[in-house]
Amino acid sequence: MLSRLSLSVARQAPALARAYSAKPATSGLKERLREIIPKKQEEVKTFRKEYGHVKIGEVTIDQAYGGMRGIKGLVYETSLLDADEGIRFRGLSIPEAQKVLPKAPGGAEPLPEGLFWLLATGEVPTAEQTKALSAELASRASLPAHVVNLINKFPATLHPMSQLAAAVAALQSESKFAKAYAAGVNKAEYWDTTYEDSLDLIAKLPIVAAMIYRNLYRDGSIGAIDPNKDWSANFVQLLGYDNPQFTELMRLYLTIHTDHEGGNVSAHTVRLVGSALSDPYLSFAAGMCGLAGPLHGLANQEVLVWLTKFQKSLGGKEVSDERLSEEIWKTLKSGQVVPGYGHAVLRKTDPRYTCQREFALKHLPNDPLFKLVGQLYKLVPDILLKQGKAKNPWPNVDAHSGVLLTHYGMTEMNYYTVLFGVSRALGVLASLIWDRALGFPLERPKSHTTEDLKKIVKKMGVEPAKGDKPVAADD
Ligand code: AMX
Repeated sequence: MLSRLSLSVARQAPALARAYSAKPATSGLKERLREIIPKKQEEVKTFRKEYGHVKIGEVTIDQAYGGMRGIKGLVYETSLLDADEGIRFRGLSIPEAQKVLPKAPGGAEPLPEGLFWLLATGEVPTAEQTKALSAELASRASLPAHVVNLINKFPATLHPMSQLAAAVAALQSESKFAKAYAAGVNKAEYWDTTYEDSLDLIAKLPIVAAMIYRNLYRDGSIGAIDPNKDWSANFVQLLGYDNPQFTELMRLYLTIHTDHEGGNVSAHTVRLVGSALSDPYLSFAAGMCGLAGPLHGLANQEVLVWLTKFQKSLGGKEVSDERLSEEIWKTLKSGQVVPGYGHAVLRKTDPRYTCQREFALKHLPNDPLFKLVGQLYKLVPDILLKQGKAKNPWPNVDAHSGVLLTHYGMTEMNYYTVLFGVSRALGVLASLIWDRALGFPLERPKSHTTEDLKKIVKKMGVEPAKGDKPVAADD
């Protein structure tokens, strides 16, 4: 079966390459960055000179053991997360971004490539700039034949996220950064080829992701990029969907999953690996391996697995609050987490959850699975509070996304994290361009052994805390 499918796409490889090999269109984004970067470099240089000595926090032993929660040790320019309010993209909340970012003609949701422009420059692009960026991405979308062949050879048993990470790592053959570095480029110019690789990679991701989808769940055939369509519309078309409402959902989905400041596993991995001057392909592939973890991006798959298993056991009937509460407790008592709830930083409902809920209320208010998700929203926070462990009992982005995808016929839940990954590229790569522009060095925090920490405590003469519970890290 797979070999037939593989053949069907492999035959298209030359066509894929031909269709997109025209001279890349230019959007003006790089030129704008070339104007902005020297000013920001100067601003950071002066700021560090004047205030570099100022302490912005201290680290407790609990924080060192506890996943470094709350430690202030990163600078990340593209977005900032507030524990109560949620994410702001270059200062804009999700509702604000939804309002001001350019839309497709007749559309109501923002175009994610417009958000990329905002993340990269700090400026809301015009409709023309966004359209030009859509065209620039379309012109950079071609895949080398060896990557097409590689994707087609993946066994159907290989998880889509592993396929994505492996395909992106293989795209490294195209890296302009790696070539420039090998040729001895001046470090002041690193950001230029990081930009080139980032744009190329963002352009190619919809085809890579759609090939994985079509190979695993459809007949392996794939359409062609339309240079007149936006990034999301092209992706939806490559996936094989033609419902305009689904395209709108994807525009929203690919916008809200882009960026969540710098400390989350995927963003931080891209930063860390990139700090070794690994090129953007390798850095992003590493980030995708992190996103594939169930406590991070894979939670969107876990939520749907959990929900549909439960819904099936009900035989499609509605469930009482009592029965649903029992199920939630059962999950907790068996030592598992309720997927889609809790967060390492957020302490309120994730606005990425809220905007998806609003989309559902507008477009699919009577969907049975959506009703179940709404019922969970009513019950889970109180139960988590009663259990008394989770610092944040509220839903995160992943509690909602799968329900929307299922409604439009994308029921292959193992695939959901790939969509998250395609979107995340916009945030982490915009940030990586800035890492190179600002000359961020190799990341290398100091680690300690327990023995060493005991020596430090002894030397400081600190008395042990009274009571059974260690003091929690403040995040
Ligand atoms: N269900 C059950 N228990 C939970 C929980 C949940 N949803 N969220 C947190 N807890 C538990 C933790 O497992 C931990 O238990 P322990 O003391 O036995 O180890 C305790 O509560 C304290 O954890 P915390 O400080 O509140 O959370 P954290 O910062 O350590 O972890 C997160 C954050 C997201 C990993 C956690 O809330 C979780 O596992 N949630 C479910 C998985 C999920 O939805 N992940 C997606 C997050 C968003 C994303 O990255 N895409």
